[in-house]
Amino acid sequence: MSTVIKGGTIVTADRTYAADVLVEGGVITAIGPDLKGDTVIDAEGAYVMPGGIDPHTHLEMPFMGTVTAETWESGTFAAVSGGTTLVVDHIIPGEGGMLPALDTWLERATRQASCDYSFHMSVTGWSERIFDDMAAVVDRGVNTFKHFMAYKGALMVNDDEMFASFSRCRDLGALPFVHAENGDMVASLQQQLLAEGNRGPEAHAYSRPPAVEGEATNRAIMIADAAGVPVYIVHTSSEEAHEAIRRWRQAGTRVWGEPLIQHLLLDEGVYNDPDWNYAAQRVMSPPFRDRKHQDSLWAGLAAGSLHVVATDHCAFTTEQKQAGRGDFTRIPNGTGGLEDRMPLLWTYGVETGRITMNEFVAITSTNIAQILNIYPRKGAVMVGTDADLVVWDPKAGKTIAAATQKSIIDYNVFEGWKVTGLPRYTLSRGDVVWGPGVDAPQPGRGRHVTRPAFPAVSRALSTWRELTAPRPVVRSPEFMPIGV
Ligand code: DUC
Ligand code: ZN
Ligand code: ZN
Ligand code: ZN
Repeated sequence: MSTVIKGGTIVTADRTYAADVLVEGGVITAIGPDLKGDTVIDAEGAYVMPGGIDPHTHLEMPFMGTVTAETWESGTFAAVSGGTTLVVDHIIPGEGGMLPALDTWLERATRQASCDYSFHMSVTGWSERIFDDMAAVVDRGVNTFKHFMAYKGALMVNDDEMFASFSRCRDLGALPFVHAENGDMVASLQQQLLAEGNRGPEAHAYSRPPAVEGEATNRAIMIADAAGVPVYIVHTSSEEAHEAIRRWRQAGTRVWGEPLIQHLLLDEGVYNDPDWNYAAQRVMSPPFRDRKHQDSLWAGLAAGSLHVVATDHCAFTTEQKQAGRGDFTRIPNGTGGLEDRMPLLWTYGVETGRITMNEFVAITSTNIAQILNIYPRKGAVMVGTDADLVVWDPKAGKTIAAATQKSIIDYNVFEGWKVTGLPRYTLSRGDVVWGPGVDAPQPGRGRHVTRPAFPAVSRALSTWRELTAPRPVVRSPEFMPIGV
């Protein structure tokens, strides 16, 4: 069985050209004119692009006293209906540690996913067990470790823990990811606001001002540089954070920044809405910000100082948000965007001229595939690579509405937004997972994409220092917590 995608224009991160694409056994086997196959997919008037990669999701994840409502089944179906063919989800280890958590996440994804999936592992403290488990996790195909500088008393890591973990990442050929907000400052501001009687969702934004993010971003980059490892900053939302990334990149430091589609488009004004539910539905961290910050993020994507647009899809129902009635610090943090990221970025980025089509492919797919060490298997349209493709109809449009979304939550933070540019077909390893006549999830067809450790020769950043002064092999944790 072969499939040919016919009559389209291929758009990759670096080229735009007319050609057919032949797919056999889930892999692209030919690209060129007049190809023939058993099944024909019509791409006339459409663009054929690498399927989107959303490197930042939280599906069925225990968090803030509840569990995110989006399941692997609904979440991956939402993904493919919006042109995304790979989700990289965050694992948070429970009491049992990293390896049982990886098994739990794998089991859920294997059973339910319509598209391929991959994982980041969270480091939420420091111990000998974590030191050992990190190596086992890398052996199982997870080459990224997430660190939360916020959520004090829960997920937060301190500087000593972060430095130890970053150093471990360096030695394992793994890449640290960082949620960069100063958790001590957030906790202080929260207490201050509550004491002053500010208990509503609007106080959420006041408790996490841009300085909180700028300071932590700068600190994370400097700690990574001291440890000799590159670093990836998730949900970059402010000019202050972008400024830190920009400045360190200019100094030759290898750091990547990831704005979310929400932060590019949604304004902090939503937190002042008189409807408590409406405001609480939009509570996430970092909070939405004003136009100045949005413009900075768009500029960074165009200029190359920011690299990936993700969603941090962390979807709670309105009922779950109610936990924070009377105390904004208890509103579960998170918003959705998995199925709307690509249509929104196309409409408000490409159609407005803020980014080019090729940049669109780079920031929705190719850049992160390279950063995660899975390129060109993912993120490319190339002979020999996985046929994770989207046939993109630039003329198709819709109005975003909770009533018609694939996500199972009861609202959409982009309700009423109009988009032009939608997938006509989405293919996962050559199978149509979204398109005419394919309007249901295909649980169980997604596969785990393992990601190898980064080879020493491409471990960027302070490598030159290591070459002149080789480090001893570290056999024990470099830092052990004193007390608890
Ligand atoms: N921010 C959120 O809004 N949700 C999950 C975790 C995070 O950092
Ligand atoms: Zn985060
Ligand atoms: Zn997140
Ligand atoms: Zn989140």
